[in-house]
Amino acid sequence: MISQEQLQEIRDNLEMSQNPLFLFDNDVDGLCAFLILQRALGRGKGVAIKSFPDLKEQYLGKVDEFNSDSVFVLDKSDISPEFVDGCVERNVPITMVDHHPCETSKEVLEKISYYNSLPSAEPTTYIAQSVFKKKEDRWLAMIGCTGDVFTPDFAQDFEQENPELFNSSISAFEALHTTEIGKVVRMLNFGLMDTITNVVKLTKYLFTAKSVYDLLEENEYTKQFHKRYSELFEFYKKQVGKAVDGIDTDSPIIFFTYSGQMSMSSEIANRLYFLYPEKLTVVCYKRPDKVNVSIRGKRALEITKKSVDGIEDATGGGHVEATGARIPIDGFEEFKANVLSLVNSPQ
Ligand SMILES: [Mn+2]
Repeated sequence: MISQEQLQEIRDNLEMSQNPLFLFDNDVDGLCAFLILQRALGRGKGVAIKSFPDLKEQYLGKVDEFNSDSVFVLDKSDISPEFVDGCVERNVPITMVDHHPCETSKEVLEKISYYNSLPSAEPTTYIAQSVFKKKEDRWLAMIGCTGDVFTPDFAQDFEQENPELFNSSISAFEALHTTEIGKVVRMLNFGLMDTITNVVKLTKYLFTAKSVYDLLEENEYTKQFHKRYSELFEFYKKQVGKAVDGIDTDSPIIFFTYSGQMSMSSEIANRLYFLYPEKLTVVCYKRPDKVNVSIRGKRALEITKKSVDGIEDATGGGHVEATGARIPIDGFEEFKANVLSLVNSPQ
């Protein structure tokens, strides 16, 4: 949990900046945290971070391009020393807001303002909403929090005003899979998997949107967004169907591998974990050189850490029950063997 004092510090850092650059994790929590801060402040530029596992030096190019006077890093656990040193040289302060276990070194942390909601780990969107507490942005906060499987304290109020959009009496995980807010989470996650031009158009539209209905409704601004969603939703349904067909009911694990059009392991894994909560779900998107993996289950973090250990250039981490990993193709068979042996061994 972030203290009132820390929230005030984040707010001060934002208000001192005339032209902030928001670098956010490329998912719904990161996106909504950015939108909430940008809307409340009324200024700033936003760019989704595509580098993995850390925020890399290449993003200094954005600081220069936008002539930013401060940087806010949202929902990302690791930031490279080269990026931080580049900002120090430019006299651009960095504020980092996150809820993952910190992967950034101590020397780097001393050069930036760092805030983390651990151990309670409320999503970055929730922290962002707590900074300005604007009621008109609550719908965005509902989307970002649900995207990270968290029910915020204002969910009941939101439901009272929008009973058709949310249900606060079920778990956040069920809400992600059964409510309209959950559907919008998927729509936005798929919307982020589009060309940079289309993502920029979408975030510009979201800067002025008034409610969930501005996204659900098809109009000239949301046309491309809806088109992208239905294309990717077809692919997603197909992969989930294949995974379900291949399930061994007696096995404690679903190990599903796919390739093609688009990497959406996180979305597929979320669905399978919802359908089979007792199993460990491992979803792997195979590229020629590496594999993107999403893992869900009660022992997800433990098994992820142990499985990547010792495999050269393999990385992985995240939350207790939801993680991601990247494995070089040469290490994939070893990774798979590690996962299978761990899932069958007691903790
Ligand atoms: Mn997050």
